[in-house]
Amino acid sequence: LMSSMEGGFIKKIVYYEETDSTNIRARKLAEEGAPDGTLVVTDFQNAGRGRRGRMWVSPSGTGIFMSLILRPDILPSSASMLTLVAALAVYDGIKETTGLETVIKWPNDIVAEGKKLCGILTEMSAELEGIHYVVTGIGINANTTDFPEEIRATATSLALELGHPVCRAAVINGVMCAFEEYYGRYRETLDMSLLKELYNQKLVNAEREVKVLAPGGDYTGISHGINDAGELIVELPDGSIREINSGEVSV
Ligand code: BT5
Repeated sequence: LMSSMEGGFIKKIVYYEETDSTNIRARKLAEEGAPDGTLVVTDFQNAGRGRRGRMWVSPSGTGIFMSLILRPDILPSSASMLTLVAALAVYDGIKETTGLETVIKWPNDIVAEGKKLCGILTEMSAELEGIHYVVTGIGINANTTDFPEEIRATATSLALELGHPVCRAAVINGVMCAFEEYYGRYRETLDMSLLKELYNQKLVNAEREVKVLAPGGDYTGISHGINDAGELIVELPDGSIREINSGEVSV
């Protein structure tokens, strides 16, 4: 099933039985010249990573860990939108292949029943004038049924939500098919203008109070969804509007 994906938008699939992190592998491959549309997949990450040095729990045999190498002609400031494009693709891929309805938590989580089902990590190599490549890493808890103590209360999986295991290759295929479609729409405008409405429909933290964790200090406000640049529009108690970038803050 996976090898049949090669040829269209996915140019090449590189599979490791075990690796440190598919994002690290993908960056290495990109440095060595791997083409746009290279997908790196593993069964087990011994050093799975989240944002800002956090770790991603990556058990063998049950999870989906994959990273996509992309080489769009964009400014570095546009790269964080690929996390939002990937989130839409994960939402769709899961819905199409398993029937499960999930929600997106801006900027990089897919959530079911209030618990984290998927995390996305976009990294890039860039100069001020443009990017060399972007790596978008996606971790989905597919068939994991037992999580370590520290995330037991906050994590869930497709198997836990559905009550039965899923075929990981089918989910990967579904997510990548959806990614191809949404990435195409992103590339028409190089922003979220064609995807914004759909994204905001799936957004759990829209028209709700959000706590923004910002370098200059935390604050709360009401979120009004994303703008064309993929920033979250937050209305402060005094009525002023802030548009927050996923690179700088999280909610
Ligand atoms: C993320 O970071 O959510 C991005 C995760 C990206 C993982 C993929 S897997 C393929 C590729 N290769 C990598 O090495 N990474 C990418 P962040 O928003 O910082 O969330 C991290 C936090 O989520 C941790 O501090 C935990 O609290 C929690 N967490 C860790 N593992 C989890 C899991 N398997 N399921 C749910 N929550 C988890």
